[in-house]
Amino acid sequence: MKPLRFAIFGTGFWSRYQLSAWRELKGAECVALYNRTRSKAETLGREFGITAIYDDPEELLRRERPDFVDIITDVASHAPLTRLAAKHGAAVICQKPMATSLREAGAMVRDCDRRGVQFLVHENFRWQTPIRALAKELKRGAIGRPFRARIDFISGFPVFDNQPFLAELEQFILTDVGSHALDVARFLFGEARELYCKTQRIHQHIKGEDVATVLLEMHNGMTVTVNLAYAGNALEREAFPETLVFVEGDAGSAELAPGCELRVTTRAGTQQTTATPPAYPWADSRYAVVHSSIVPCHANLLDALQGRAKAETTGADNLRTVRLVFAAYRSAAKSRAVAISE
Ligand code: 89V
Repeated sequence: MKPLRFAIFGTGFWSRYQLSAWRELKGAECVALYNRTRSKAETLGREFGITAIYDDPEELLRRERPDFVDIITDVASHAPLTRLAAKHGAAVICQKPMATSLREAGAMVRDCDRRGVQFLVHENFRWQTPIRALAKELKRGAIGRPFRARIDFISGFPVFDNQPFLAELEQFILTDVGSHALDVARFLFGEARELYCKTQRIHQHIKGEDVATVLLEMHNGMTVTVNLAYAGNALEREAFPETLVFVEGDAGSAELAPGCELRVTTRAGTQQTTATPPAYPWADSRYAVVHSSIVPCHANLLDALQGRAKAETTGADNLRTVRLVFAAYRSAAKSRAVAISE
């Protein structure tokens, strides 16, 4: 099968890692880069030997006619760039968070549907080695029927140093890491019926919330708490960027602990394994668990683009995660639980 030709829209901090991860796979070749500030795209192009550089996305689409675009820009530009690519018949992979509102996200899914182009979301946390290892244990019934879980992304990492634009977001941690953690909740435990959320802002110089606590009631009866914090404080167990999970089941418990440690406890005792992510030379070691997950995430999206399998994170699927994110803001604003409607 001929490799698919694709373009990257947005050449900021994450694009280098996504491009490197694409190169781990056969089947897709990056043929062009677009960035609002052309010089940034030129720098990345030089590094990866890509010479077709644009500061006008429509010109890129007209001239290069890529099979798909991988959109890695700021969230506000996801919707217009998705619509533009779809208009030109290119399939779309859009970075999480999909859009700035649920309504906009829904419109993106419908627009791509109407134009008959595939719309996929780059949501990589569910592809992390430790999360997959935990899912496998839960699926094989290692701890019986899960009834409660805690998903923690609590970090003092100076996240605003690498991604300063995050400080400007009116809605920060729920859209940024919350999109990931709530997607992990769905991946592990299914859909939610209702949620309750509280938010806080600890950093004074940022616009949005940097702490959020979400309590979910799942359709299967489970209670799931998602604890998010980028409060910049010192933590004894700083695990950035690992997601820590604790699951209670009627026959045991399972824990994802710092260092990608998976501990499964039954009456027979505790079995401990380390779910070490694969090491890639291009990955930043501080982000290893996240950067390595980009490869299986891309592989799944590529399978869908080449018609071999259904993607896990289609636009329609990710819309359910987006629904949880914005339900959390609604709940926090109203200070009461809100139902998750279809
Ligand atoms: O993927 C992301 O959203 C990054 C993180 C550091 C959490 O991986 O911000």
